[in-house]
Amino acid sequence: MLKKTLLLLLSITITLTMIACDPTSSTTTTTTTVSDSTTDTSKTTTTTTTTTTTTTTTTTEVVTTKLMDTIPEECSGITIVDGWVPTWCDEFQYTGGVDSTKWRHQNGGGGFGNNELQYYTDRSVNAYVDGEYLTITALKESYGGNDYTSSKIWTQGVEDFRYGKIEMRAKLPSGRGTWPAFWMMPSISKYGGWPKSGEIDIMEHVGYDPNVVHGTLHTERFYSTNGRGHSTDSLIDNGTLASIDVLNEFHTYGIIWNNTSIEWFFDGYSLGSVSYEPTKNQTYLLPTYVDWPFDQNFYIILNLAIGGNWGGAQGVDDSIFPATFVIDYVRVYQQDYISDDVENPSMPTRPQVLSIVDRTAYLTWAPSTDDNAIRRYNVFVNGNFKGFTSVNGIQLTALPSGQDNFIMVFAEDYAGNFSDAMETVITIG
Ligand SMILES: [Ca+2]
Ligand SMILES: [Ca+2]
Repeated sequence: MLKKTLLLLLSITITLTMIACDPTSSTTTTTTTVSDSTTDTSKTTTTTTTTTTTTTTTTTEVVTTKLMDTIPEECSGITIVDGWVPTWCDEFQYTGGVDSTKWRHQNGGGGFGNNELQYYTDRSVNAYVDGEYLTITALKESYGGNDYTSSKIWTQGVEDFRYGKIEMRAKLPSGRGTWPAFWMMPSISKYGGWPKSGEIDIMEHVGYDPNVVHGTLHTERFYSTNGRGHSTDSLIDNGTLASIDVLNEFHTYGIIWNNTSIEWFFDGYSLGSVSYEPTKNQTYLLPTYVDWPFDQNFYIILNLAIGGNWGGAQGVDDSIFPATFVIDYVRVYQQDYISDDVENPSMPTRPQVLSIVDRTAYLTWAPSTDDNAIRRYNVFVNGNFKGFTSVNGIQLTALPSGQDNFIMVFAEDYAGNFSDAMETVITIG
């Protein structure tokens, strides 16, 4: 009954995570002469060579922190399903303002470049935790030069995340002019200002279009004002979902994000996904971040806007206030892809040069597989390290001309295991 209006369907079964892997080794030698003893801690293997006249005992103790052992106290009551381990959460089981060890308030108004009408405050009338829920309340009142007040909280500067399952359980505000959102922005804008470094909209809802919930990615190639919005738009169609009421009932809204794709979920149902696909790259002359900047840390944002270019497109109904956005919890889960990893990734295959212009080439390949998960690919040109890429494609610039250039690509998993090298030649005339 969930209408799938999706750009791209991709089976996503893996999600990547990074946890501390701290192999340490101790070597005890009871001998007077040892000819050679080496310990490779990165692979937690030990090679010992002894002479015939000595006795050598070498032990290696591997200390690996399993993700299961790092669950924060406040998340310890969360059931682990399909290996999803809670690594950060706010269950809102306290009273007063939001937990300052997790959230910061945005304070201010002025429209946010988007003609929004609210002034965000950190007052309890706009955001209050009652022991079970966080309620963000929008009020009609003159404040700071704006006609409404509300709240926006974020984890920026406190905690950020890369890959995993990010989920909220909430009841959305109703009424024309409301615009609640659960979304993520990059902690450092590595690839430049918006939209170059990306934006992940997990859930947005505009009050004049009830029960139509939107999930959207913004990138340099696809963003809202260039006519090519990259979106899993209208994930829930109110015309076919008479039994689902997002305004008066709690539902969960989430994504599963890995190194090459983001998939949206509603009450655990997959709504579809958007992924990096090199053959969709329109010119092949641009770096991968233009299509996929989602290989960096992002922080979480929760807010209730009033009006704005989208939320206010049909005006604001002043009879709806106070309007409330009630959040039961926000959780981040990850899977443990370091512990118990025993196999090297498969070798990348099918190298394909999608374009060569001057000394720039765009190379792609078929993704590797692994017993746990691929973290990234390491790319070498003529024996020199060129860079990492989280996806199965890379723009290679400044290739030497008048020669064959020898390219090698190694897949790497989260435990630091490498595949064999995929080799190819790119000739620049
Ligand atoms: Ca709760
Ligand atoms: Ca592996």
